[in-house]
Amino acid sequence: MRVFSGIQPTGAIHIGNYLGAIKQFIELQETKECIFSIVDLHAITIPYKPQELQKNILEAAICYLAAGIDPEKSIIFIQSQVPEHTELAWLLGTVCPVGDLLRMTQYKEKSKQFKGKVGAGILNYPILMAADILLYKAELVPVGADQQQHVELTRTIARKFNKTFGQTFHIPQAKLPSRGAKIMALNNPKKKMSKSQPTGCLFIFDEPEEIERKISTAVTDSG
Ligand code: ATP
Ligand code: LTN
Repeated sequence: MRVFSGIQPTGAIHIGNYLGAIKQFIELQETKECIFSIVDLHAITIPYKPQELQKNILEAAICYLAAGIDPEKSIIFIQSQVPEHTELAWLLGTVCPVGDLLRMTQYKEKSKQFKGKVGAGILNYPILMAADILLYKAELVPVGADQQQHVELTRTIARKFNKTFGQTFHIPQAKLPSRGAKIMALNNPKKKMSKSQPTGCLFIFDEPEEIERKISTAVTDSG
């Protein structure tokens, strides 16, 4: 069984990324054929500094390795170095209705967050993600809860393509962890922890004292 997943090099990796995604990667690589990508083309759909992006790509690779992804067992690569991702995204874009893209929660949230700086890339984002997955005929996609909707759309796109042009793609399935699929921000329990909002994040490379300080100032569960 083939597994594909990706992490955006948008900043340091936090405990949500670890529990939602990376921990699953480490377990799956023991028994499955795993491909993990540093999805830099997704990262540039929100405002970014080119020099920082290069640094973040290397940091994401360091995090993958440090967390236990073994390059002897898994393939790790940078998305933009494989041009077929964007080529397939173009083809898939011809079968994906705009209405489906406008309905995506991540699109709605990011376009609110980056109001005035929203390019078409943030709308088309799930099409590129579908291309990432379908290109490798991956069957399993380990992700956090926030990405489940995108995997659902990938399935819809694949089914439509197969129906229109004949059997081409495998229909993939999202895999969420039983616990930790949606870790909330430390400063806002209604929002998920997110790299692009670093104040609410517990980073995996934070020093123990920093982690202690952040947890002690986190919003307490009212229940
Ligand atoms: P950004 O803020 O730039 O969107 P992010 O923190 O959401 O970044 P991604 O690179 O988009 O991180 O996500 C990598 C993986 O981590 C995905 O599988 C995603 O579902 C998972 N993930 C992200 N945030 C959380 C969270 N708060 N809890 C659980 N899983 C998460
Ligand atoms: N959109 C994902 C990152 C991502 C991904 C993928 C995850 C891009 N391509 C393919 C799984 C499979 C996110 O975490 N924001």
